[in-house]
Amino acid sequence: MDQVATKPTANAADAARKPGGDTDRQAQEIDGFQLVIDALKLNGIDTIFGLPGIPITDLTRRLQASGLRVIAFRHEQNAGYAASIAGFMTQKPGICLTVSAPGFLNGLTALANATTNCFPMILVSGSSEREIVDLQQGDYEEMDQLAIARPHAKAAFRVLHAEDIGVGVARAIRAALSGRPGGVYLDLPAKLFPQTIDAESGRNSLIKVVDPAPRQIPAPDAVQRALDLLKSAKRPLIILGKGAAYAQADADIRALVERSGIPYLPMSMAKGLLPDTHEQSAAAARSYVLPEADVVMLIGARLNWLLSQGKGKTWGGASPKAWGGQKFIQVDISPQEADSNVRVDAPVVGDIGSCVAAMLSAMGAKWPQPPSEWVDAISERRTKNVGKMAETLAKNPVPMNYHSALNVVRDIVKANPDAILVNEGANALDFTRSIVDMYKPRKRLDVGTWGVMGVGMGFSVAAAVVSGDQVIAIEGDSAFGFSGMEVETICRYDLPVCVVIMNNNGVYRGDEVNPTGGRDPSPLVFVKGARYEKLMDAFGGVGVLATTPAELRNAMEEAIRSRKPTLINAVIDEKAGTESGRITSLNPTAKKK
Ligand code: FYN
Ligand code: ADP
Ligand code: MG
Repeated sequence: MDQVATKPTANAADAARKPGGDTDRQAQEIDGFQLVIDALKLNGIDTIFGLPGIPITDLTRRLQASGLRVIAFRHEQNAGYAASIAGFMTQKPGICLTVSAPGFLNGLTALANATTNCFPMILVSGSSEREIVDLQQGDYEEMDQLAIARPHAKAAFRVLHAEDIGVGVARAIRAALSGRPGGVYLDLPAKLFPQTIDAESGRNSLIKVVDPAPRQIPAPDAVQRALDLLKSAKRPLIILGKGAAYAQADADIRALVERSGIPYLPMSMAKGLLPDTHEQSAAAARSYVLPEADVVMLIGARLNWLLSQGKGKTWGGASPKAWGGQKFIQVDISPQEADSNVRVDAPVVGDIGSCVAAMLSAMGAKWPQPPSEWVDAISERRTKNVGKMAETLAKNPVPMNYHSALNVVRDIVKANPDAILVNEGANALDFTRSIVDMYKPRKRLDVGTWGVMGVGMGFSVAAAVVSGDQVIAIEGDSAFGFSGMEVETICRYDLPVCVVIMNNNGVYRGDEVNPTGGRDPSPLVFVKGARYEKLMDAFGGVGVLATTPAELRNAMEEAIRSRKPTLINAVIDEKAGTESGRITSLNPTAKKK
């Protein structure tokens, strides 16, 4: 048993409060601050993303003093996004530490995003005095944070007594990591931190979580059912999602795809799980394979909006909600995921590592390869699309456009396959996804399930801190604005982050005008010719204005060579871009007169 629960004694608490009191006794006591720190350390947490202030300033300070890496941000939302992506990259819960009420709410967006994306994260927020908050008597930063967090988190806990800190931290870690990972809220009221208890019983109250993400072995009959269905397919397809990337079962996933010979489609954050240049990749034939496939095996991907809910025209259905006739196999850790949109004929419930290993062993060494008509038809489409893309990329228009700029990024990523690519925007996102090939797992971090804008600098900071690798952030000029102030954070910690802003002066594009002819600009455009690179200059990083692919290439190469914080303002045609990128259909518009 790892835990011994004790109540604080009144004497101990008194002695701790008394100035010049019994120093021996004080030495034998431990306070809430230290217990929180020790509980985190005991569980292998080594990095905290946050923003200090009342009531967690001293906690932040002491975390650093006790050897944890504390990365302090300029806005809690960015610290939250950083924590969440650190969780995705490491399979350890990313910790975001904030102040109460407004700081908590700023972090909450990131917590909700983590839950939606199945990223393990713990938002730890200080909170105001319970008695006053609950009677709504008007405390400093009064808010019932626990209640507000609950619907946005996988779990939410509050710790009131120092001797419960060990349990609180352990429960938060288990909730974040076990089963389907997600966001967890941990509420730590201001009064908890200075509470003292006997040091030895305090230490005994801490819990080192054993096996926080237990393997979940799939049932053998479920595995067999899935393989039988896969074997019966004439036009099978595998879809890899970010759950597959998270699972860190890279070699087995690759072996499964290669041994089966089945074409696969990577979801955006699964790009690079196998190199995008792999001959079985059907990414460049997406709109062909989805409606044509007869059996589809989803591995860590949900049939949500990104896959048109598994039905409708994308899947060859006769009308927007009609089933296209595909049979689905779904490999997922959540037993509730199957049938969420269309019938899943073969759910395989378990962790992806165990599921894929079980499939490989049940497949045996010899597995019938998919019909060559199917494989050849895909390869023909792919060759055609890749060829068309190559033609577009070879053009060198003046001014530069998305394609000519991203052609440079494509080369740089190819030459630096360990670099982590962070990507957000609308057109800046969609074009980068299809133009820039990824070569290694978990190297592409983007807007995820919500299509959220604002993750850019938070993700970049965390990616650099966690991996030590070069980070390249490809940002729409609008997307960058949500977290732009964190370039100061990038400079402060001297991180190898190269931000490239695809600057077309606006949201989607930059040429819209105010239809009334009034002085205000259109709500979709920004200051023309904005000099974003000066923002980086202001904090001691390298700022570069690039108006040609050659200038962009030089600046990116130099950024990677020097590993200096760099921001490249890549000026592109303000007429480049379409409204909402490739998801225009989701954006209702008024009928044109
Ligand atoms: C892909 N394609 C390629 C290649 N890779 N062509 C040539 N070479 C390569 N390497 C082709 C692919 O076959 C598609 O063409 C097209 O490029 C786009 O591919 P993609 O991106 O895979 O497909 P699509 O249809 O855009 O994917 C749907 C989606 C995706 C919903 C999964 O759009 C997505 O992840 N969107 C996220 C959007 C978002 O969150 N935006 C932020 C909000 S912006 P065809 O086969 O001809 O179709 C707020 O406004
Ligand atoms: P994408 O957006 O790439 O399609 P999603 O986030 O929609 O991916 O889906 C990820 C899925 O992966 C979720 O349904 C989640 O339950 C599942 N998942 C996450 N981690 C694991 C794991 N280790 N093992 C099995 N399934 C997992
Ligand atoms: Mg723009």
